[in-house]
Amino acid sequence: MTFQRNSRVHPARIRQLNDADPVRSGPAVYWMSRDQRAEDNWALTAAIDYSRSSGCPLIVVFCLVDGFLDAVWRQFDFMLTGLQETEAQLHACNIPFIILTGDPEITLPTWLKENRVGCLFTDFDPLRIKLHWLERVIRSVTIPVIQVDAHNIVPCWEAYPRAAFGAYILRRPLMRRMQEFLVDYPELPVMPSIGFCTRNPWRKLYDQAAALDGAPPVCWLDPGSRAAHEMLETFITTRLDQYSDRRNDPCTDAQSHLSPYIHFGQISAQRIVQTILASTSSSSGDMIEQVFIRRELSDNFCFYTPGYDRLDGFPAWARRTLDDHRMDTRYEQVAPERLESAETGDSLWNAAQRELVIRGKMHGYLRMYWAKKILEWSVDPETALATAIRLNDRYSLDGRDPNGYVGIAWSIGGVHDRAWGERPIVGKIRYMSRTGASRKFDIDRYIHMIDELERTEEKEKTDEGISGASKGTGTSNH
Ligand code: FO1
Repeated sequence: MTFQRNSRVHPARIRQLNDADPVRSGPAVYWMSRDQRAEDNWALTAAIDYSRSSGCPLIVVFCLVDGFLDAVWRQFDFMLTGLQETEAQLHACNIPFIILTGDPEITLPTWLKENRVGCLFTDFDPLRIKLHWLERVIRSVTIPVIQVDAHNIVPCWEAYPRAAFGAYILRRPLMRRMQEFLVDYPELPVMPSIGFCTRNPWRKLYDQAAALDGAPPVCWLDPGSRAAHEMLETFITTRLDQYSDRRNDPCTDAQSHLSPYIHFGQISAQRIVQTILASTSSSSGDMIEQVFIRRELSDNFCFYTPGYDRLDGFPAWARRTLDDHRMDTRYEQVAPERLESAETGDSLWNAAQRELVIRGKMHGYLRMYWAKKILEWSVDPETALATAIRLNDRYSLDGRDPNGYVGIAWSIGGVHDRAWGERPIVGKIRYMSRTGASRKFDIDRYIHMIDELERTEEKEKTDEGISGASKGTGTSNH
């Protein structure tokens, strides 16, 4: 296929999704969606190589949809800030960046036809909504649609031909082909100027995001690729060494804090892995397991499991055991709204939920405990799954991500796990208890930490309210 022959991108990373021939006259377009960055982006590299070899201009397009899977102000603000930085980087390379608002299956084909686009590149995302968009766009165009997996080190369709039952299955093919795909990224070139430069209506887009209900932007994490690389550098130099020992202790700041950046594609997982491999840290193996093996296992699960966010995505043994215990009495049943407002009888669980609402992030160990308790306290497994996904998507910066869906499916539905000793309500799904948590970390200290966080948050809101009243503006800090 011509797109592979003239490209510096590994041929197994590119696949044409239809059999149309390129129209030489029109511009080439990279429909950016999952990998929202200019640097270290194989989908952009493939589009650049095609543009240079065929002498046609290159334009990058992003389809902005409001109400994306329950996303609210918090996530859109983080994403838009990152996109604005990406726009500046693309402009520095003479590559126009155009934001189309509305449903991609309508706005994109129309725009492609109006601009006589000759070839469409896009990146890879296993989520149902993205597969739907892609399928509808392919149906509406007669130009080549080329997909590049710019998110995974080993392209998802290359790594394994079906859903892997566990990390132990996927680890071998991933590790075997890792070096083949860890190819250094080329520098971003400056393209020939094509005479027009786009200006996206950022003020309006931020205001539309701020008008969404729900959680406000977080203040502890700066969005965008530059901040992502700074966070990676800080993590490597100050936290990576203690990562293995301390990562299950929410009282210590041993996490990478990179998942929101990976989720929005503001940093490349390959870049993270290459940087960690170049460090001499004793914890690099554990971090590679998380950023490479576990993350690519999540894409594998969502890509090959249409019901990745439903009970029918759970393994048969898990569905059976949950059915066997469907009629068990739920002694501590908690309604979804009381879960959202952190009003359960478990102060540890409440603190984890409060951290999620305030920081848009929950510590990895607590996220498992949090989801497993929702299974115990919900009227049935379907409600538990829907509640955990809704709360995670609504408050987490990295919700609406294969990693998030798999984390919840592992906790509630035994995905990538095995059966354990049988208990009421949860059956053979692995059980996690507060006592178990107390053996991992100081629960009271964590709860106190969240109390402090809440007090600081309240104080900042009051101060902002006072200063906001004098300034007369309440919008996000752009
Ligand atoms: N991807 C898009 O192509 N367009 C959007 O408007 C969009 C909004 C959005 C909001 C919150 C969020 O967490 C993700 C969002 N994404 C959007 C998808 C994101 O870029 C990732 O591709 C997937 O969520 C991860 O698979």
